Amino acid sequence: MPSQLPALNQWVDEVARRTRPAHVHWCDGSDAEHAALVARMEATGDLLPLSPDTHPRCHLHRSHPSDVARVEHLTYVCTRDPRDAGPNNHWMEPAEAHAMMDALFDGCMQGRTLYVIPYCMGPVDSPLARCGVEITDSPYVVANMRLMTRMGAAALARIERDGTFVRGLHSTGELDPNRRFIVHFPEELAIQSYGSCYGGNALLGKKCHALRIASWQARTEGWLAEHMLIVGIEDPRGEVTYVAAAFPSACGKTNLAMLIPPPAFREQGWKVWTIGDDICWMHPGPDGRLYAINPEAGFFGVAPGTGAKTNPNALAMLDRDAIFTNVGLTADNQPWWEGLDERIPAFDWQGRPYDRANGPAAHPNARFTVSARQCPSWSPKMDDPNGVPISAIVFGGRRESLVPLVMQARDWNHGVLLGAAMASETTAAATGAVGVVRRDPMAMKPFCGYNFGDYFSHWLSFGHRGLSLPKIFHVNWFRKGADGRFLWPGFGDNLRVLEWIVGRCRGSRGAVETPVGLLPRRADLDLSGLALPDAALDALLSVDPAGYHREYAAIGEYLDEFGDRVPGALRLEHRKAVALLEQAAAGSAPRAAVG
Ligand code: SAT
Ligand code: MN
Repeated sequence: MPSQLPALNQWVDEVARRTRPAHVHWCDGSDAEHAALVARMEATGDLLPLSPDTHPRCHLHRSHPSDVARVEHLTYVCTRDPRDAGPNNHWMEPAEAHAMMDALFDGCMQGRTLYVIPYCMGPVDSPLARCGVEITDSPYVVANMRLMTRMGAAALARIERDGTFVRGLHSTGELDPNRRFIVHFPEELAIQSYGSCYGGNALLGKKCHALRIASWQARTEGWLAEHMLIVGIEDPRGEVTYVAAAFPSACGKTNLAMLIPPPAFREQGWKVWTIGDDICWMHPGPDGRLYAINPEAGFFGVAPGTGAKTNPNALAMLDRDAIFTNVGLTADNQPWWEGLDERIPAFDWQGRPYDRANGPAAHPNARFTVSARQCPSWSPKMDDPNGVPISAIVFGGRRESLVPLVMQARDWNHGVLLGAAMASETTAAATGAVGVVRRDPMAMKPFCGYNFGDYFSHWLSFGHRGLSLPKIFHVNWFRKGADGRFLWPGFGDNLRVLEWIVGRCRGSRGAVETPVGLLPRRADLDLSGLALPDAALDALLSVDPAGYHREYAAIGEYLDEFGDRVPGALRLEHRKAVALLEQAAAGSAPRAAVG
């Protein structure tokens, strides 16, 4: 028997009986296994080798053109009681979903190899880590899972010790959008995905397990599974402050996670360490602080826009052992995307000779997959089984108007309201319209595996457990002026905002109270070396009470969708926020300096 765990062997047998593969292969994660897999994919054209001179052991994968992003409209959470999935999820009755998926999986792996991928989300020796097994018929998925997770023999040994694992079943199917479903059964700790090989739909350790299923597990076990990057910010004295930050997909999490400070800060000794760029699991530690691990081992980042100015660390990690999906290609076989440099590519992401008339060379959601260890700002703390203590939690959306550059929540409950009130303009990371503002609480709209009302209660519950909780902030890098241009330079200069956040955590930076939270005054931010017009800074650091009053009315209506599942304490916070805005509109709001 391939594993020491009868339940696992039995499940693999059951799946093989249904899907009828030509072969079954248990992945051990070895180099030899990887080499054989890559050779096979090169032979079938699944992977195209890139220039060995500039990009050794790198490959290009071209997806089916209809399979380039997450499909939220085809993603389901199947709980016995629909109210447990909540209005934030598409729901299907579990028995009906099983019947539908069983029919799709029937015989679907004929002539293919069934791969069994044991994986561990988090350091294999970490009590905070959790394991899963993904069965797939896609070698591309295996190669990506090898970069994104700790998979193979060590993960299997842990699964055998734990005796429990999340069951993920994936098949390429026909890549037909009409026969494509991503289905979760949180009560069974199971995921089934059919008809897509795109990252978030097919690498089941990522959004399906580490967010949708893990958020459910976290709620029952008393921790948090969040759509957040994790960074360590080292000050000139060598002290490192850890920050977790939630942004929707394709809003700059990878860039922020690998930030290189502006020159003046760098000279003083500031440095940013990367722990994670997408997912954060936080558990209360013995000292009452929240300790975070990055459950992943690699980065699945958006390629377009990644350049020498926006993310030099990413470029430095992408010149070897990486998989590029749906990027363009230069005449000398190098990967290329918009925002990389001024060269003109020879082929677009569909392999057609490049023609500007066909649109961008790289798909706007083209991705790279790479091991985190290749990142120059990689922190060895990424492998620390105890995780890192989080001092600040940051929420942020993509908002061209209204929302200031940065604000701090008055306390934990107010911070939960700021998170619940998040909204962001949609991006190419999911199919559907781009640029439409939608509510996206804690950047978890597509990823929370249960009712948002219960999720808000879970967040609030941390406030009465006697913990030393992180301070909560909200940022917006995407504010635009009347001319449609961004007001804030972003990227490395975002450290100026992080430095204020770190200062607030340590009690060394001032702020002013406003109806929506604590904002820095101009003098509270270190803007040295930054040429920013006064008018831009004024706009970035001001609050529009009338506009915010309308925003909070919309937030109230949004909360109403969750009916009696919305916790009273959140309603209370919302009423407080509205009252403060009304006082401000009447000219009687406090604007007291608090430090
Ligand atoms: O598609 S993924 O979920 O893997 C990436 C993202 O959308 O954040
Ligand atoms: Mn993400």
